[in-house]
Amino acid sequence: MNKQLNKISKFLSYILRHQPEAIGITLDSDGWVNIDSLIMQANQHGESLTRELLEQVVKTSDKKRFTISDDDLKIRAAQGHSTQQVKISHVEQIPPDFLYHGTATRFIDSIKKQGLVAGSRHYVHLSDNEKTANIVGKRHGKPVVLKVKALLMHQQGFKFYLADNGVWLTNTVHTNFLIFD
Ligand code: HQG
Repeated sequence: MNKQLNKISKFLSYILRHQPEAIGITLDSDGWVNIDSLIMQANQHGESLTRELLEQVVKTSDKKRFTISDDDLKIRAAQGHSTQQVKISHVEQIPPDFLYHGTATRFIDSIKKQGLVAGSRHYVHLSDNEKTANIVGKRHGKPVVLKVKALLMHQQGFKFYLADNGVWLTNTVHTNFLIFD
């Protein structure tokens, strides 16, 4: 992804996950916004955005961060929200035996005490493979990948959801379901 698209991707993440009000748009409770309104408001707030650029960002996003609706009229972020405007009704799914969470060494002491918490986002984010978790962890410092006993959690009543882009979501992970080695 080139520099211009990367900048737009960051802008869209910020607006569609965290601060839609920054450009005067409202997301519906499933996170969708009309693409024409988004483009109009973005341009009014100094961001040069066109439908073509937006489509390129969606297509080339390494993590498939954004989803365009089947009728091509709307866009949303697949996961990662902190805005209270959104409460996506994800479908519950049965997870595989293990999922992975990438974090940084500096958080480990706290995670050992509290388990994984969602922080400002709506969910704890998990991957189905260690490689992706490692990349996520690197965003925060020296990466560590924690293994999560996901199926056992599910069997004990904890809910799991799968976002449009394959990221797994759950509310919290207690320490007894974490493997630290
Ligand atoms: C850590 C990215 C201390 C947690 C990724 C993480 C993901 C704790 C940080 C998505 C803790 C939160 C989300 C505890 C959790 N004590 N630290 N008890 N429990 N943490 O960015 O999972 O590239 O909100 O380990 O791909 O890193 O933006 O969450 O290090 O899917 O599209 O608190 O964002 O996607 O950090 O990343 P974040 P995340 P994008």
